[in-house]
Amino acid sequence: MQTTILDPSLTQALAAAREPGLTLIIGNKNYSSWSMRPWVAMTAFGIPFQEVRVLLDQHDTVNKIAEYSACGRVPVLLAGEMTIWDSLAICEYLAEQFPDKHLWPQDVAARAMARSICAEMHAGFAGLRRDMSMHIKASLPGRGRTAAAQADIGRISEIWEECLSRFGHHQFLFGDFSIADAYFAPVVMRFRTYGVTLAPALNAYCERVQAHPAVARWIAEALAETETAPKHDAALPD
Ligand SMILES: N[C@@H](CCC(=O)N[C@@H](CS)C(=O)NCC(=O)O)C(=O)O
Repeated sequence: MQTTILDPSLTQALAAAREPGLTLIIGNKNYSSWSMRPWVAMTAFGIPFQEVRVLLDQHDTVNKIAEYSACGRVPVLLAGEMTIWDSLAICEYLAEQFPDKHLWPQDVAARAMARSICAEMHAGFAGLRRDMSMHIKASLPGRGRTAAAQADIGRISEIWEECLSRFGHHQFLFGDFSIADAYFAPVVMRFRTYGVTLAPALNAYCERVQAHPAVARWIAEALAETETAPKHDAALPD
C-alpha cells in the first residue's frame, strides 16, 4: 500500500528515512517532471514504495529537500541506509534491484537504444524544458513554440518514430512499457498542455502513454493538487 506524506516535518522525514523499504521524495505532481519519471516507473512495475511530497517554490523547500539529500533536488530515493538522487540513477538502481521485472527492454540492441534516448532526455532538450515547462493542469495551446523548443519537438518525434517502428511494434517505445516510456511521459504531458500535434502514429503513442494506469494515476493526482508553485507559474510562456 502506498502512503503519501505531504510537506513533512523533520521528525516525519527522519522517520520515513528509517522505514524499511523504499521511500521516494518527489515534488508537486503538477510540475515536477523529474519526479514523475521514477514514480511512474515504480508504479508501472508494481514496486512498493512510500511517497513523500515536498512542495516546490515555498520558503522552506530548500531546507525540506536538504533533510533528504545535499543535492537539493527531487526526486530522491531512500533505500535503507542508501540515498539515491537523480531520476536516472534511481531508475538504474531499480532496474538492478528488480531484474525479473525487466524495467529496461530485454533485447540488447533495444536496451542500448533505450539507455541512449533516456540519457539524451536527461542531458538535453533544454529548449523544450525551458519554454514548455510541465504544467499538467494548464492548457496553453500554441504557446512556448520557440525555435529551440520546436527543434526539440522535431528530434523527439524522430526518436519516437524510430523506436516505435524498429522495436515498439507500434505499442510503447520498446513494445512493453519500460523506463524509456516513463522517461518521456513528462514530454507527453507537455505536448498535451501546449497542444503539440504530431504525426498520427506519434499522437496515438501519446494517447497510449496517458492511458497507462501509472501515468493516468499521476495525472489524476496532479489535477487534484491544490498547491501552486509561484516561480514555476511565473515562468509559463506568454
Ligand atoms: N537531473 C535531476 C534534475 C532534478 C530537478 O531539477 N528537480 C527539480 C524539480 S523537477 C528540483 O528539485 N528543483 C528544486 C527546486 O525547485 O527548489 C534529475 O534527473 O533528478
